[in-house]
Amino acid sequence: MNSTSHILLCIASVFLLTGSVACADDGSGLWLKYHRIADEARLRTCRQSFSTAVVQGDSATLRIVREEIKRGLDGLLDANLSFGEAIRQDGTIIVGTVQTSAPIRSLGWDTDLEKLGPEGFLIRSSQVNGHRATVIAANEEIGLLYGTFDLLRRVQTQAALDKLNVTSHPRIQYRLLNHWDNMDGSIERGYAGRSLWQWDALPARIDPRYRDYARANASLGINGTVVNSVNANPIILQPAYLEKLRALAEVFRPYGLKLFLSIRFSSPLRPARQAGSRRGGIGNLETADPLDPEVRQWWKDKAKEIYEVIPDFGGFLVKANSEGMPGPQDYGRHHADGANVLAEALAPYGGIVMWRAFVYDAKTDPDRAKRAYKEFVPLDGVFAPNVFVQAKNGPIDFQPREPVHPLFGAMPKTPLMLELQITQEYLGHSKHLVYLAPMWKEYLDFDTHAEGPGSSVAKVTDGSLHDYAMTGIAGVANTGSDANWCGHLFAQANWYAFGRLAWDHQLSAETIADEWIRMTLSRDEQAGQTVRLMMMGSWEACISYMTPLGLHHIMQAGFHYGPQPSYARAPREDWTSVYYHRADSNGVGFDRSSTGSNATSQYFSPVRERFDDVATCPEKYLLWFHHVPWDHKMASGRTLWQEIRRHYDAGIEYVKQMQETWETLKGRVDPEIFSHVQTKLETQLQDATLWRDTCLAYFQTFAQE
Ligand code: GCW
Repeated sequence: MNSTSHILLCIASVFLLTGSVACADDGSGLWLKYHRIADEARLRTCRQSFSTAVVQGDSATLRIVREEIKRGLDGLLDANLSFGEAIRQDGTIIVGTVQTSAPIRSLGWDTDLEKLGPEGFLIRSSQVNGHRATVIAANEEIGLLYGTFDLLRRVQTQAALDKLNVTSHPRIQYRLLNHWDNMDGSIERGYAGRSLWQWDALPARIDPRYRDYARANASLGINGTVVNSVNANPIILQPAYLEKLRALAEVFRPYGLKLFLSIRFSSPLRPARQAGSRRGGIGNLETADPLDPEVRQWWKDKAKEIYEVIPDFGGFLVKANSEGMPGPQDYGRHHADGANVLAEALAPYGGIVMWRAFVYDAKTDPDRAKRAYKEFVPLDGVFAPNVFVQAKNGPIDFQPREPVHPLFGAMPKTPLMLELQITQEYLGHSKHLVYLAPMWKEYLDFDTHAEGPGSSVAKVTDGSLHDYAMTGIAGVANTGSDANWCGHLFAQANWYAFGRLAWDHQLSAETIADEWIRMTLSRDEQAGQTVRLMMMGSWEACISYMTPLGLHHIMQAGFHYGPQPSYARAPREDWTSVYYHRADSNGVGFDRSSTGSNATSQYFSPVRERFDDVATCPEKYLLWFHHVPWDHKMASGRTLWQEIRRHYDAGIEYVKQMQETWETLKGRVDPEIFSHVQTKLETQLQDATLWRDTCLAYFQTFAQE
């Protein structure tokens, strides 16, 4: 298309869409597009409510607050908002902390503010100096930025704006993205291009995207980022890299985004002689034994060096003795020995350690699902106070569906950080539309019964169950250099949902979807409902066409994308599909009940008994916990084999429905987004069909009806 006809098409589509969405949207604006409000009546009311703003004080964060208010309201209201020093008219937005803003002080909200902590905020419709105003108040400037984004979200999502009385503060303290970005610019399990971090160009060149990234995170309340992969390259701790990291941290800081690093446990060692070895370091020591005084000193010196460069550095994330990464067990020490030496080095500066529980040493137990629990539960109470144990939501590895990780509830003395995966490693990469909030809610709402009924994973994570001194949640990022950040436009919804749930895990998946749709796709009520329905069932559909009824890890080896149920290879059998599905002529599934590996014993009663008995085990986990005969009667009355087939068919059916539904949105969403999603859905349908055909053909060789 030549540029003139492109422009004409754009004008035509803007016209058709009554100004609610712009044309040729490449998705780069995420949920912060601030398109003009189409409804004229609402536009008028909004213009009256927000005609001017008073933001007292000056700092990098306050400048961002001003900028965001201006950018947001100028776009949404098609206006030219002005800023003033005093409240002179109705429709003023007042933003300030008690310390810096006299009008805020005059309101006498001190007791309400005290309860909010450093990041919370109040938004209230109020009379100030005899004028109608909307007030954003907080204890710290970062709270003002969060409050600003909250108010703008309300305008974007067409929420009620009169009589505002919002009190908001995060339920979880550390809300982090974990990037699995390598130093060469590739991303492990990344499906949206290359890494955002341009190590070669840093620190001299600051890519504008660093700022956009920080802004997007701040809009959700994400307050930390681990910028490099847990399969960490030790060079990240070299002085030259610390300078690059300083530059990144400086961009992130005013957005409340703290910088963290993944470290390699063997960093104190001299560099490995063998290329590609995971054992070397950047130091000159002969050992990385955490109990060696020289090693302890090495980490202390390194921490000091880091904090000189990045005074608000967050801390270390560590993958140790897992998948070939070095760790304390190399020296006959345990995980807490390893974590504590780092914790000791970081403690004087307020830094933390996030020690991952993603370990599965075959020597620990023949059942991979049991290994982390067995290694970590005996160490409860042995970790230093500034150590989190960071556990994935399930005991194996981010499968489309797993039962909850049995560690949750089982470590009352050790703050557990919940690790979710935003990037869709096992869920169709950035090719499938799979909205993950319903999955995350399933985990958060899961009742572990650790302290009797009502012991949800959410309560473990937010610290209220065990009174943890610190609380955290992490999401493995799905961002990359693609224009739309996440590869699939709908994958943005997963980044969005992670951030929103990290702030408030009580939000529903539906509410979050609604917000995201209105901010990203369309504010049209009916279009919104249609898209929400598509999204809400998409996770369950993906499970159905990939791994229904508790099947797991039957993806292509290594790549984890398409199906490969036949994959078998000795001796690393816990990498293979046949290890997990155990199909034979008697049936299918992994017997983890008391007659098998007894993984069910790692859960609290009555969850344990419920999972253990084939009659009470929820069907969604059936083949995770039981080896079940092909002719087993399911709740539906069908046999297991029939039910498996029905699931694969239903999964495909759902994708077809998504396609049909999406077609109805033609002309009602941006044309570029429309065709982008349309193409992705075609791939998804082909893939779902391949999944069914491959898996059924394979299982058919065993199944007997
Ligand atoms: O999910 C698996 C991935 C690995 C990853 C590992 C981990 C970063 O397949 O790519 O490594 O988990 O979580 O450490």
